[in-house]
Amino acid sequence: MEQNELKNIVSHFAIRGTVSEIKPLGAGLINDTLKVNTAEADAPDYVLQRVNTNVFPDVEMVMRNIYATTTHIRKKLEAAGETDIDRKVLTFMPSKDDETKLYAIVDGQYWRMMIFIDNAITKQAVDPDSSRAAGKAFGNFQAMLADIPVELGETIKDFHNMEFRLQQLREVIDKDPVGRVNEPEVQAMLKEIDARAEYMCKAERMGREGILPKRVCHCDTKVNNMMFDQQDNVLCVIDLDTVMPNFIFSDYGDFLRTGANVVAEDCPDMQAVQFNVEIFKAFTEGYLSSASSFLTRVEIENLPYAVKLFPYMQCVRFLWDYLSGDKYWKCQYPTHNFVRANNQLHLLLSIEQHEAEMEDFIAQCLKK
Ligand code: GN1
Ligand code: MG
Repeated sequence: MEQNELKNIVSHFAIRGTVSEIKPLGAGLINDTLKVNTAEADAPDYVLQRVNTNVFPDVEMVMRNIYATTTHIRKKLEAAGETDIDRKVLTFMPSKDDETKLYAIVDGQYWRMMIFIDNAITKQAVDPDSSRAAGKAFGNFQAMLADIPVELGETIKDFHNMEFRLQQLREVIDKDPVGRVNEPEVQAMLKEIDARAEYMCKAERMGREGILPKRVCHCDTKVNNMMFDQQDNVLCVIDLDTVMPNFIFSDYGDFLRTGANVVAEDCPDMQAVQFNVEIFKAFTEGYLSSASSFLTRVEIENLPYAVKLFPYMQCVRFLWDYLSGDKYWKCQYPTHNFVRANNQLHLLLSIEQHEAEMEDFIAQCLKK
């Protein structure tokens, strides 16, 4: 898009400063993200984002959730006497057209703006120390939101519901819209998926039995959705579109899916995909240090299950998109989604090798 079109979009928001330049930012696979620089030294820079309404059809609900979440966290940080709060929670800008709204509709597209957090780093990979810090931060995030006074909406229905994700896969297999179902590699993958399907739906069953609660979760705790400062301290959690009630496995499992994989989720060298159990241990210690006050024994005992669930679910989701004709995730080449799915399957196979070690570790944690 041209600078003046982008500047026109920005002009719909109540921000401080004069826009000097707008340029692409980050590598999100869903929304389009830009950095808005301002000319004045005392005005913040901003992030401008176009919300993908195919993925998030109810932007009003997304922004209501985000408003509730960020204002609640801000209050908690203030009460705890924290400083530098604008860097520890995202601040969304109101629209000039209607100041009660944190988004603007321009030519039918939904846009939003937030303050850019200066001097911060996002990571694609973590070491044990930063994953311990990340675990603590995600535990804190859940703890801070445990008493949020409003009920959050489900911004993507059945987002991490394994039964639903398998159902979606079965539907696309029946239709086979792009003729990929009978590829031998796809068939081999489907066998691995089927063999684990019942086990992986355990969370939904426990939910129905009433032994597993839903709590407010982030639901997209990929490594790169967390900001660190230059000294490696966690500043805040970003990408809040999927904040909604879910099983806590979502946040715990999705971080390890990305953080404990020694390669990127789309690395095509399947032999290189390995689960780093040291990252698992450090992250778990950090998470339990801030979350054990509200977690139940059932939740803690099932953490090793959560570690397996998320690569499995992501394998199913990437395969579903591959078989659907690549409509959900941006792809760089025709088999990109299949490679991603295969990578996640190999991660799961590697995790399964560490099953006993993970169970032992959790049992030790429970004794403490
Ligand atoms: C998407 O938005 P982003 O890139 O952080 C997806 C996650 C997947 C991830 C896989 C709303 O996350 O669920 O785990 O891609 N988000 C949505 O890379 O579907
Ligand atoms: Mg992201």
